Amino acid sequence: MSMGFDKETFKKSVIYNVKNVFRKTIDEATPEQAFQAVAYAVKDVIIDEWIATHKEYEKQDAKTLYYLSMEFLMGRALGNNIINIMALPEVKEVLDELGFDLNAIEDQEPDPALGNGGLGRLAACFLDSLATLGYPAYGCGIRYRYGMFKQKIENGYQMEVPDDWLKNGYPFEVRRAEYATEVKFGGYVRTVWEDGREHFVQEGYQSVRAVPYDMPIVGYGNNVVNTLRIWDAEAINTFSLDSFDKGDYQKAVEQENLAKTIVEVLYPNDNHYAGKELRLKQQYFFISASVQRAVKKYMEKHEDIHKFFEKTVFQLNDTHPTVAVPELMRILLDEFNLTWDEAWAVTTKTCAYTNHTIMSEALEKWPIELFSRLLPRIYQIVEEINRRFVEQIQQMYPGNQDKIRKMAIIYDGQVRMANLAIVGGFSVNGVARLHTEILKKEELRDFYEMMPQKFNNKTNGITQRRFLLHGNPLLAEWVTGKIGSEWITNLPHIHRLAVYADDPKCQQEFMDIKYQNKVRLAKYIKEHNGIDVDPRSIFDVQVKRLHEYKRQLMNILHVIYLYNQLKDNPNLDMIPRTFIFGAKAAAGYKRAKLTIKLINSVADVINNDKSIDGKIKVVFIEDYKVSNAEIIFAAADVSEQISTASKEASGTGNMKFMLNGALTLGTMDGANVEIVEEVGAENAFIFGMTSDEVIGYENKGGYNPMEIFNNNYQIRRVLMQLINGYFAPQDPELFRDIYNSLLNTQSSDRADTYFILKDFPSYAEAQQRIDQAYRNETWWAKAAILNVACSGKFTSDRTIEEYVNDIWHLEKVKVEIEANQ
Ligand code: 73E
Repeated sequence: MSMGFDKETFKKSVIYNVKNVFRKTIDEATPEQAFQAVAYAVKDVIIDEWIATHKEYEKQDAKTLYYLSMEFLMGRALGNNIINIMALPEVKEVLDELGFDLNAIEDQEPDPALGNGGLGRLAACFLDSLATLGYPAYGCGIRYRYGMFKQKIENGYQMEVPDDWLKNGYPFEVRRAEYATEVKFGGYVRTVWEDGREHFVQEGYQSVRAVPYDMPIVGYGNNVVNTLRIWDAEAINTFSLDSFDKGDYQKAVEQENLAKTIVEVLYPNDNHYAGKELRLKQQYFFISASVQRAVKKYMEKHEDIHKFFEKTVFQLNDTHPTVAVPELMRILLDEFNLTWDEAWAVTTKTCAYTNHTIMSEALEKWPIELFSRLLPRIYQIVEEINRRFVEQIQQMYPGNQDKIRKMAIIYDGQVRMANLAIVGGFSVNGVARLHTEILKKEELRDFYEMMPQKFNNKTNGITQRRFLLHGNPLLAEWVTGKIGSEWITNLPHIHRLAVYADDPKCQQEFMDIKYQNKVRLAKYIKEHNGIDVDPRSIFDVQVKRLHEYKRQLMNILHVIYLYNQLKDNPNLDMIPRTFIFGAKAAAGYKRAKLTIKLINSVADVINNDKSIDGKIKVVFIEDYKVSNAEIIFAAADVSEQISTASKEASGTGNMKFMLNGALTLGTMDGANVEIVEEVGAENAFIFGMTSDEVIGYENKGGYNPMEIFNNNYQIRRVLMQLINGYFAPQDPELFRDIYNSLLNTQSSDRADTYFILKDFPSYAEAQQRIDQAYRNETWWAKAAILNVACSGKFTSDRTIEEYVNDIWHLEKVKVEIEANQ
């Protein structure tokens, strides 16, 4: 139990909060009010450790990591925090005594969804691991007024509903007005001579006040509480309406609007760059505030800014925070008067960059016009960084224009953020072994040749505290019963389960737990979708953002193909299957939204077809998010990880399924490669082209899907059903675009860009193997247990230790708390 936790104090605190905040007695409190009261009581326990942690960091003058990210997909905090202060049994008892159920109270919390998908969730897992391992770290991001939209499905179509997550107030955040700071946009730069050198002054700008809100990140059972600092924007000057100066008035209104719009909403694009001006404003806003604050904090304890990098490291979560490079340069040059070389030495020893994708549509390139208008001083600095870097290229590769064309930071009227991030930092890492190899060999080949020492791999990981201990309590307890609780902070220890994989009793216990988790999910589906699913069927799950490269389309086409077989032969011998989908599509991504409609239309036809005797069910889970993900992973038998090889940098859902004992049906892509390496190919279902084959075809300009269409009747039949009204009798043309995307070259893309038809036969064959394998319950249980047992590598604790050893060089800090203070 947590040292700072006392049951009676906690109980009083809950009752007091209900009274003080809501003017109610505890028996009158609504579930939402009870949630708030409990959350404040938990926060009260956390606060002491939070203060103690930061005192300890100060005392030890510890080097600090700033994890800079546009996204933190935190998910609910209450349950996680209770677990991490190690007070779960006591809190349950107290709530029981007060007549509340913890699960029901947890369900009242909105998911803070300040992220899109894997990239944002990775940041959240990293914060959990950093705190649990005791490393001094801040997450720095944006306090979006509206996070990831809520998804409603109406008539099979996705509708986006604003996510007003702050409407009742969020109990875990603390406003820190004392750390507010000014961020400037636009205007122009005036050069003045002073003390024999040039000085640069930004004038005629607009500005906003950045105000931080802190959220506690509770380490597991170690008294460490780190901070997620998210910045809100406020208008800088309250102006008087009777102002006679029209110019001032105009400007004041504009600044007020700027403050309002800047943090209004998270851009809902995953793996896609839209090039919007407001997005660049968001980036500079949170980066300038975070970097200014990091510098101020450093100067409170140190004299010499030249040694800033000894106490500070900035990790850039993709290119979105890359303006940190020129912003740090600006502060060092303009505010500390360092020379260029001095400032550059500090900056390039402070910044490190993680690449998360090779999808070309995700590459950030800002038009010079926009960039220089919005950030005039920053642009000057980027120009100088570029000038010097191009000089360096010319020295290394005399006369080689091609190298400049490929590597220059400013080229063709655009500022290329990846190039800036690579040049401005000391480390470039990919997020799985295959991904890093592709970066070195293909996408970033020239940079790798020029500066190989910067490149390194950090295979992603996930936190077992949320995705097993919290999300799957039955399995967590079973594991602990077998091998003890060490796995909670040392996941490789879970390999000790392997000896039970062959034990029939353990297999039975394991399958019973899986069954109960399937019942829990079936109940969720019944409540939220009104569909009955049979927990004895195979739960075959694909949950992730909707994107063509992730190939949800291949999955649903295969469902149609199976359905056709069943229609032809109603006695077809197959294990009943429930195909479960969950996915949000970016609001402007037409084809992705149409794919959601297709999945729902297919579901409608199949689920209502009595003739197939419930052998196939198709479920689209509305509003896939962290809180229901925990329930879904726990209940899965089959984990669909079917991206076109080379396209999914890592994937992290694949790891969450594995940890919960689902078998992977996947391509040799991203971290799937390493998953298969750990668990053995015989305990997974691997299919499809390799990344080398895919890249080979791409270099040849693709392949001809018409050959497959002409020669494979079953595939042709499925494709024809897309355009003959089979799933859309009211509008037979509805799915024409999807049909065209697979067969037609008239659009600007290659036909079947993601090799869906090419991989289809091999995918169908792998699905067939699953059907066969599931019949042997002993085999399946063994393979599932082995998946859990071999998941040790994929803890984010391991990933963080690797970042610390190779990039960040932080030291662990211990925090002692006296009992009942
Ligand atoms: O493969 C995943 C990876 O596991 C990758 O697609 C995702 O990052 C995960 C964590 O490393 C990702 N998201 C984005 N790029 N890669 C992205 C790009 C632009 C906007 C938002 C997200």
